[in-house]
Amino acid sequence: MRIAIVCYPVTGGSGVVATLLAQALARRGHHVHLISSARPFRLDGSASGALIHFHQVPRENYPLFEHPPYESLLVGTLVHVVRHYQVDLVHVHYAVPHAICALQAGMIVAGLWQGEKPLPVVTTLHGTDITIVGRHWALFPVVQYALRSSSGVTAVSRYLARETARVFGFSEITVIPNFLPMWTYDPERIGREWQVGQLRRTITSSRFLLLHVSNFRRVKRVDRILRVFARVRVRLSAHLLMIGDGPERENAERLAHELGIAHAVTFLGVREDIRPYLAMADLFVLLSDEESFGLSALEALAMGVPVVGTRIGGLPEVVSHGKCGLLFSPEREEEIAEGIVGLLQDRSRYRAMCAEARRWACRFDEEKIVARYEALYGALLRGGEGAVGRGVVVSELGCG
Ligand code: GMT
Repeated sequence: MRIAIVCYPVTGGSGVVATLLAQALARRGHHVHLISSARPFRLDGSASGALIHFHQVPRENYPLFEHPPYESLLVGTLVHVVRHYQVDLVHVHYAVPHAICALQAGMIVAGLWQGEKPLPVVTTLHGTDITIVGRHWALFPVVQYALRSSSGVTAVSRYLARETARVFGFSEITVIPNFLPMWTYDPERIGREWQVGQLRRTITSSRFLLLHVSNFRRVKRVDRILRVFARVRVRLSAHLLMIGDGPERENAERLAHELGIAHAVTFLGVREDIRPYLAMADLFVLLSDEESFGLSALEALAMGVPVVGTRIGGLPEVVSHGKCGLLFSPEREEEIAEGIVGLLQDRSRYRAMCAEARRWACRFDEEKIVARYEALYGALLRGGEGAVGRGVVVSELGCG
């Protein structure tokens, strides 16, 4: 198949998933065109990256415009790629504005070049496109129309499919969870290659290392992580490594000082590859208010690192409470801290969780999940009735 994939390039789960999907499809022999406003940060660094044809949405900032017309330029890029490379299908990641742009591109191709075959559009919902951004009154009807007009809509968790049905009254959704190429998450190999022991010593000599990775948006609640960690620090020799950057970073650094834990917290900024840091971590911490999936939590599990998280959104679909991590109500900060201390001190329970983490993550292996996207594309291209699930398709997470 010839597939065009559209995504955001920035550090964020939707761009990572789109890039992983592009690489997996290319390895399976498909012709993949990846379209984004900049090179997605995980596109390179693997042989399969070289198999992908990357197209950058041009920037045009004529002085008349207050905002560069990203949407129109993306539509035009899509029209060009679809026509020039005879693309069979467009798959967009994150509904806003990518879904409506792909639909417009399809309309333009059909309108300007009569006789062209219709362009199927698959829209994958990732999270805040439904739970926050898409609910803005001015975006709501646009997203609703795009959902109804896409040839196929997928969501990364059952939770997100249910939210879409509840808020947008749209339930023809296929749940396809996020995935990872599990063979690239090999703690021992990465530990050796990166000399992780040495790297860890440059960060801390504390007994335990807790890790958080995110784009530091408000929804990630890095303030909660710091308050919980302050409680943990009173009882354990521990260090907190914060990877990523975003709007809340400055506040977080200030809060670390106010809580008197600044010496025990390292803010490392963005890292393209978080696997070496996972290889040295004892626990991964994700205490968000909202998380439709939590890709970083899955990366932690894949590296055999248990996750302490909040029981919100789709996170319980990714982290099995008591088996490969612990989930808590977001407001129970003391309970979360106690849970962390208890787990780290109970070495046999902790080791069992580490082993289970990796086993559990195998349910989300690329091999199992990417086939489901291929099946969806195939069904849409054949145009069969019932190609896309009717009603919320809550098939067993597809990873068991
Ligand atoms: O929706 C967002 O906030 C953006 C998106 C991203 O690009 O990081 O994150 C969402 O998609 C990820 C990949 O599917 C999920 O792992 C994240 O849980 C989800 N974020 C939220 O729901 C807050």
